[in-house]
Amino acid sequence: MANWDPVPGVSSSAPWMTAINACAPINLARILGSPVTREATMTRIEVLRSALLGVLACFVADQAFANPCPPGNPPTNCAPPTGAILDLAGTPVPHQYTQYDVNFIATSTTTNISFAFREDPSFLFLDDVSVATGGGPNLLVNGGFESGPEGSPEPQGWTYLNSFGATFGGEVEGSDPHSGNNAYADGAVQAYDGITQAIATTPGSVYTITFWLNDHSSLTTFRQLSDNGDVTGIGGNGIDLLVYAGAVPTVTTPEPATLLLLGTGIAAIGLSRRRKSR
Ligand SMILES: [Ca+2]
Repeated sequence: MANWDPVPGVSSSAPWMTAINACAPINLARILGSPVTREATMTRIEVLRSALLGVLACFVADQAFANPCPPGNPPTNCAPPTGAILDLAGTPVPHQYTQYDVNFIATSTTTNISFAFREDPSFLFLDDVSVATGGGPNLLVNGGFESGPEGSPEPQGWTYLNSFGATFGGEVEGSDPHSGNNAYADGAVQAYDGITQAIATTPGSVYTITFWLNDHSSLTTFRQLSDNGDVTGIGGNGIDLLVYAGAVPTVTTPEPATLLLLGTGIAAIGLSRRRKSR
């Protein structure tokens, strides 16, 4: 899979779906089915007006949840999927390898460990990822990226995610490792890409995810979105890393007509972007 779609048999926990489902279909037959009198007609008009306002509100909410960034197009300042157990936004950007960790309690016999990355001007380097419980062994395959393959966006044992179609996405690099020869370098521009790996877990047990991270830009603070006015290219200042444990994180997909409109409007973006150096 090359997107944020959930793996088969694992339910999505995307909270925006719950919100959209609250906009249940309005039963027009019930509204229009009462006897015809002047009073009833006025009531019907009022109810219909409320219903239409409700539909409009749901449509607007749907658009808001859909994000201005349709997957598969040149992205423009896209937010990450929700549901992260760790979001570095608001914390200092490390310019030498720094260790991070986060715990989670398993709720299923299979847990997807996922990382989402964005780094507009340069690249984040991830290495020595581990998931363990009770002092046990690393449950991840190729957590240090030493199995490569070098140059591939999809490290052995992992699945690559990039439904936004972000450029300068991650790949296994034979440079600036924390240990060994390889690291995972990711410079996704104006949107998030990611990697995910499923591990077997025991519901109720506590697991610790640890990893090492280094950044090659001069940015000082992680932030989910670019707030310096550049929402199309590597001049943005969006930089973040998020960790997920559970279902593979997902993003919503707007209607094809919306995709077409947005795609037409931003088709030229990205072609003039300068090359990033690692
Ligand atoms: Ca390594």
